[in-house]
Amino acid sequence: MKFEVQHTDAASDARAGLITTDHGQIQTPIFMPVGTVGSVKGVHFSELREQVKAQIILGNTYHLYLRPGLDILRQAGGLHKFNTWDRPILTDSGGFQVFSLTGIRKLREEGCEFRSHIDGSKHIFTPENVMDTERVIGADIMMAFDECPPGQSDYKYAENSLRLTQRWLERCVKRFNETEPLYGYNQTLFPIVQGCTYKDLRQDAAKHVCDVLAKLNDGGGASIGGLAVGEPTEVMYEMIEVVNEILPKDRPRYLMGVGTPQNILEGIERGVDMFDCVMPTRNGRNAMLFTYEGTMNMRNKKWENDFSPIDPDGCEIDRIHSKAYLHHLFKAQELLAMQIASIHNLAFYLRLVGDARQHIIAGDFVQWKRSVIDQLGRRR
Ligand code: PRF
Repeated sequence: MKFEVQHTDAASDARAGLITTDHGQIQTPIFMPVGTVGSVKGVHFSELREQVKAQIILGNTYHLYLRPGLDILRQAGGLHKFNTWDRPILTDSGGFQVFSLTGIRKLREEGCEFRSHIDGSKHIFTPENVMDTERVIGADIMMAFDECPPGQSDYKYAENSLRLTQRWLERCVKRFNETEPLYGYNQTLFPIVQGCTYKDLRQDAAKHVCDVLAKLNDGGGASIGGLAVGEPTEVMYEMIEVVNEILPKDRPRYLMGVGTPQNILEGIERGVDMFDCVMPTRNGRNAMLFTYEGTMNMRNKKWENDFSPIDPDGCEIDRIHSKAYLHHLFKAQELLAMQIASIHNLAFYLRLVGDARQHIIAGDFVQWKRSVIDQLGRRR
């Protein structure tokens, strides 16, 4: 993987860059649709390419390891071959997914024992077997195995958790450097910065990640984890600033699991290059659309006879179909309603980061952000 910063904003920490992987290039800032089990819910790959214009998608190690399992993924020749998505893929390590299984997991130095949410069977994730699993999935960008502590963790818990994540990171790097990709293209590793909402822990974590990046075999970038887990938004922004002041400028920075369109613009302003979130697809399935003019609840009766396009400036599907038709589909509980809404929201998120990139390059990012941010949060 290669990363090149093409433009740095004079008035903020925003940057426009280019990531090059063996499955193609990614223009940053970028939003990555979430494809947990190897599919973006409700959106076919042809639509991801042509409507959404996704450049990279996410997969989850936890889900893919449980189903279809490593044997099938190996036989398929990796996830790209299995699902036919031939652009870049990033896999989350399971660190976050396993830790949301409260009650059915046990945390130890060795790793994390957990029970499958599918059949209750017992498994263990260790830094080593997670690296091996991500090799089998074959993502271009692999996440290190971390612990994402609860948002309201006290200092002692946060510190112990960070130390564990740091020891696990050393083990991940060792295993990553000792193993080879399985399918003939390169893979890169992204360490994750944790430390909850404690400034000194975040600084410590960011410095450690810098040291680790220096000894990685192939490129590498920095992820910021443990945010958007219940802390106030302003605290999240402050933590991004604390961490980005330390992280190397010549590596991509990925803010995990964030967020609303406003969160994304605030993140970009603070120097974040990559984002992912289930919000566009999950909220879409729930009839909520994101637009530059604010959010819309498509179940609302006010759309019943509004025959204007879903979004006149949106993707082709947005321009073909009317608000009234989409309202009708939601009322009738048609699957197509969820599909159209998911495509719209993802296309909107990709347009948002694409517009941000254009404004960074044009030199007026901060003014542009200021002019759109309040509208984005409105209810239409
Ligand atoms: N760690 C990992 N994945 C994540 C997170 C994390 O902290 C988050 C937190 N917002 C989302 N996804 N591995």
